[in-house]
Amino acid sequence: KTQAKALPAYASWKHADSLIVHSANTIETKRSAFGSGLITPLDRLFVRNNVAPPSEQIVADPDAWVLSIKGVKNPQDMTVAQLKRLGLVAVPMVLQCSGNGRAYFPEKPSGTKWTVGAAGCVVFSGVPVKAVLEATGGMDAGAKYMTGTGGEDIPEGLDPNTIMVERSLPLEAIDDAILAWEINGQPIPLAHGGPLRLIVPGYTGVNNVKYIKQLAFSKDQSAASIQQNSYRMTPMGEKTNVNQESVWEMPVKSWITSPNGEPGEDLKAGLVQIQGLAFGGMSAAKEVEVTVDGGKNWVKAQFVGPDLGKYAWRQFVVGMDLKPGQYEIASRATSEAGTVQPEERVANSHGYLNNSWRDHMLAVTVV
Ligand code: MSS
Repeated sequence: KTQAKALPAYASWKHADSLIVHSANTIETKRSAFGSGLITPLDRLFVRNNVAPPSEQIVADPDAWVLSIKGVKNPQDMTVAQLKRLGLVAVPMVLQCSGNGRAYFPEKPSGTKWTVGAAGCVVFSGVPVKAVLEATGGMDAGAKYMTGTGGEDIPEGLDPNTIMVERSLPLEAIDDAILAWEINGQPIPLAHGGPLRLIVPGYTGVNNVKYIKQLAFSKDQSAASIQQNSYRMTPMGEKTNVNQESVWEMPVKSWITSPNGEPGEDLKAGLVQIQGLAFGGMSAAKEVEVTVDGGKNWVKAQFVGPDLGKYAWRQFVVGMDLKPGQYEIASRATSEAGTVQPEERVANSHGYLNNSWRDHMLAVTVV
């Protein structure tokens, strides 16, 4: 048995038993550790960094952090303290890595083998990007993208485009986007992008730029490699290029959290509460069905807990009387937009956006 990896220093405050440490920059929540309280506790929330995070010092005085705003009528630098005067909203939302579910791709794409745990439901608080635009005179004519730049230091001698975390988003994304300084009611810790983070509800993790130092409105997408040559739906066997669809919006998805199939879980015959999580991506989850026979029959699940809006997930439950035997348990969500979670994933060479219900199915033995 291999020894579990230790949490890295910047995330040492996390609850190790709830997490799978893939590497210092990739930490996943166990399927059994989401709980049934809707909001994911911070010490159980996944972490994904494309490059090592900046120094812990940047969160020592969050209000002093400076954001440079470009591509607007009155370009300027604003501190977090100044941003706090412009408005405040709180957004409950699913934060999910583009590659969550990659472990289930039969082609074994390179990248972290996330199962279900590169996701959480959290509440980010901050100022609407629209309020910031208003305060700076509005975006330049002809702008087509909003681009956020991460605050990592670029080692000298390197072409910044090769490692910089800079993501461009279509203008529709602005509507619900915020610049956030709080997560679950506390200042955003470094691990999750404090002192200031761009939050784009409904969009995959990578688009939510941590320790944002620049927000720009521009005609073109970022020249950074993370925008041009990665996070795109690259057909199998092809090279990634800018003509392929960028990984932006999240599709409808759900999975079972209990039973969880983890070692030591002993499922006794009788009444079992099958639980899980569901979200619609750009619209709310409207309905969830559960199967225990690999998709032959489906029953409607009940939602658990409050509806925190279209970007949050819903927890669901269905009670079933299970006799001893073998079961294949899966869930299938339908969004408010009417999209049904598909049986099959969309094949792509980097293993992004897996929402196949069959891939997320669990084989469970009841004794
Ligand atoms: N930002 C920055 N600045 N950097 C990095 O690295 N990453 C991404 C995002 N943002 C980054 C950023 C990713 S990729 C993700 S998922 C996210 O983030 C995560 O988050 P958390 O908080 O959980 O860690 Mo995939 O799509």
